[in-house]
This record gives sequence, structure tokens and C-alpha cells, in this order.
Amino acid sequence: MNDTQLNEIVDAIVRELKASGAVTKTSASSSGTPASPSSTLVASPAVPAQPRANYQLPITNLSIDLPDPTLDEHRYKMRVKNPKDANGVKAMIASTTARIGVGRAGPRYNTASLLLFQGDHAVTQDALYRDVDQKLLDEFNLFTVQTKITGGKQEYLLRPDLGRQLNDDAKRIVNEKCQKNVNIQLCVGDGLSAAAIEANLRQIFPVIKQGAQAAGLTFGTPFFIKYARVGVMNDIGEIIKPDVVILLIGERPGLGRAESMSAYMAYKPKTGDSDADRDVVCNIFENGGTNPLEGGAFVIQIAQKMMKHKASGVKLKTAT
Ligand code: B12
Repeated sequence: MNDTQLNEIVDAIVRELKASGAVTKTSASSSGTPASPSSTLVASPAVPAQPRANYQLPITNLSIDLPDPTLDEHRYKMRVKNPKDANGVKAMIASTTARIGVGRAGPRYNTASLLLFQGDHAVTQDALYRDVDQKLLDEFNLFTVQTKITGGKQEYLLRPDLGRQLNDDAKRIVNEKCQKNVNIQLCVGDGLSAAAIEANLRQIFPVIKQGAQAAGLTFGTPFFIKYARVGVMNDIGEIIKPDVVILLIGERPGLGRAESMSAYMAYKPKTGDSDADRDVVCNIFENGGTNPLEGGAFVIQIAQKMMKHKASGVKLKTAT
């Protein structure tokens, strides 16, 4: 299906919604810019959409008369019509962040649920496809190296194996710039969410650095890895030979939850090590997850434990 056909379908749906009174035609949208029915109603594509140069909207002054579904009061609204036990449904909705009690229009989602899903999906896509803000990396003097990914985020998604290996330049630069044989080597990787790094780095970085120094541990030269997967820790271990590698990395974003970061850790990581040799402090984010300040302190405690038992992952569990 081409863009024109797709837009014809979208416009037909908008006409249907207008006829049913769900949308109204006004002289201008609230933002002052004419709202695009197509951009509101078409499902987010798998890759960021390209601007459509030649397409002219048949309706230029349309606004959608629905409340913002991402606001909490609408996000957690009970939408089941005529429930047998309204309080029971409300209690279930309040007990989880899962999408329950959303109601339906015949066999379909109702419009508010669909828009919420699409809004959340857009947040996820933005987090995944965006790069970490360079200003943030500069604030912490993090130089950037890259894995063997050369074809951008699309290749990153399709080739996790390449994201687990530093490219040759990266190996050389890390070898030149980084202090070797340190106790703690901290690295930051974009992983699957730039937003996660941006949301947490400012808080967690100083806690880890100062925590290490306060514990009398040497803290190596931190750096940033673009297109990073967890397994890249092995290459870092081979070059720097630290006791513990800590990799702060963006977790796979959930729908509407993009700021969750993990700290993956390993004792003397080396080629061939697997996740069984690693530990993870996951779900690091403010307001609902592991607070980044606490997360940083926890990471240092685990690092000390790893050094004490000379082990990480499953071996550490069996040693303690
Ligand atoms: C995707 C995922 C998986 C996938 C990983 C496959 C892949 N190639 O991506 C699969 C299904 C294999 C998996 C398996 C497991 N997972 Co898992 N996983 C996740 C998830 C949803 C996202 C991870 C992510 O975004 N990583 C970042 C990206 C950039 O990393 P990556 O390099 O692409 O992928 C690596 C990591 O994801 C890592 N990994 C995934 N899970 C785990 C768990 C542990 C303990 C470790 C050390 C590493 C690890 O394996 C991948 C390959 O190296 C998280 C949820 C979350 N909130 O983080 C849970 C999560 C990390 N997993 C968890 C667990 C418990 C497991 C299992 C132990 C479950 C089990 N009982 O078998 C196994 C063990 C993993 C292993 N390889 O040994 C827990 C960890 C809790 C904790 N603090 O210990 C989490 C937080 C889920 C949860 N809330 O319970 N997992």
C-alpha cells in the first residue's frame, strides 16, 4: 500500500469519526497549527517516518476533540461499559501498570486506548532511535568509541553480535586513553534507550565514582560506547584488565517507559564470558524503579562483594 492509499483510508476514518461527533471541525487547532488527521491516526512505523513532500491534506483546519490520553487521569480511567463490579475493576486497574479495563468498541479498541498505545509507542521509538545527548557526555568528560556496528540503529537492532564487540579504532583508543589494572572500570552504553542514560546518568555517575573512591578503590577512565550491547564488557575487560567492569546501559523500553537503565557488572570479564558470569541491577529510574542514587550505592556494594569473592554471576551466588 502506498502513502496516498494509506492517507485515503485515514481520511475516510476521520470523516467517519466526524460524522459520529467524535471529532469537530474548528478554525484552528489549539496549538495554532492545523492538526493533521493522518499523523494522529496512522500507527507509528517501524522506522521514523519520512516527511511526505507532495501530499496535500484535504482538510486543513481539523482538530481532534479528545482529551490527552497520556495524562494519568485518562491513562488509568476505567473504560469498561456497565461493569458488574465497577469497584473491583477499578481496584484491578489501580494494582498494575498493565493495560486492563480499557473497554472496547465492538471487537476493536476504543479510540482513546488506541491513541494512548500509539503515543506510548512513539515514546519507545524516540528512545530507541535517538542518540544520547552529546552535552551530557561532555559534562562527564566521556569520550566516545563505537562497536562493530556501521549501519546505524537498524543494523544495531538486527546484529546484536556486532554490538558486543568494540571496533578496531575503539580498541586502540581505549588502550591509549584508559588507565589499566584499576579496581573499577565504569562505562556507559546507549543500548536500547538513549532516554534512559539521559534520565539517570547525572545522578548515578557521581555516586558510583565517589562511592568507589570512598571505599578506597581505584576508579578507571570512564568512556561512552555507541551501539553497545551487554557482551561488549568482555572486550573492555581484555584491554583494561580491571577487577570489575560496570556498564550502565539503556534497557529495552516498555510502552511509555523509556527511562529505565541497568547496571551490568562482571568480575574480570574476558572473551567467552556469558550472562551467567554477570550480574545486573535493573530498572534504575526515579519514581517507581530503583532510585539512581540508591542504585549507584548498591552497585559499589556488589563490586566490593565481587572483589572479595573474586567472582561474579552464578559463581558469586554460589560463593556467598
Ligand atoms: C531481553 C531480556 C532477556 C532476554 C535476553 C535476550 C537478548 N538477546 O536480548 C532473555 C529472554 C534471553 C532473558 C533471559 C533471562 N533474563 Co532477562 N531480561 C530481558 C529484559 C526484558 C531487557 C534487557 C535489556 O534491555 N538489556 C539491555 C540490552 C542493551 O542488552 P543486550 O546486550 O541486548 O542483551 C543482553 C541482556 O539483556 C542480558 N540479560 C537479559 N536478562 C538478563 C538477566 C541477567 C541476570 C543477566 C546477568 C543478563 C541478562 O542478556 C542479553 C544477552 O547478553 C530485562 C528487563 C529489564 N528491565 O531490563 C530482563 C531482565 C534483565 N532479565 C531478568 C532475568 C531474571 C533473566 C533470566 C535469569 C530469567 C530466567 N530465570 O531464566 C534469564 C537469564 C539471562 C541469561 N542470558 O543468562 C531480570 C533480571 C533481574 C535481576 N536483577 O537479576 C530482568 C530485569 C527481568 C525482570 N524484571 O525480572 N532476558
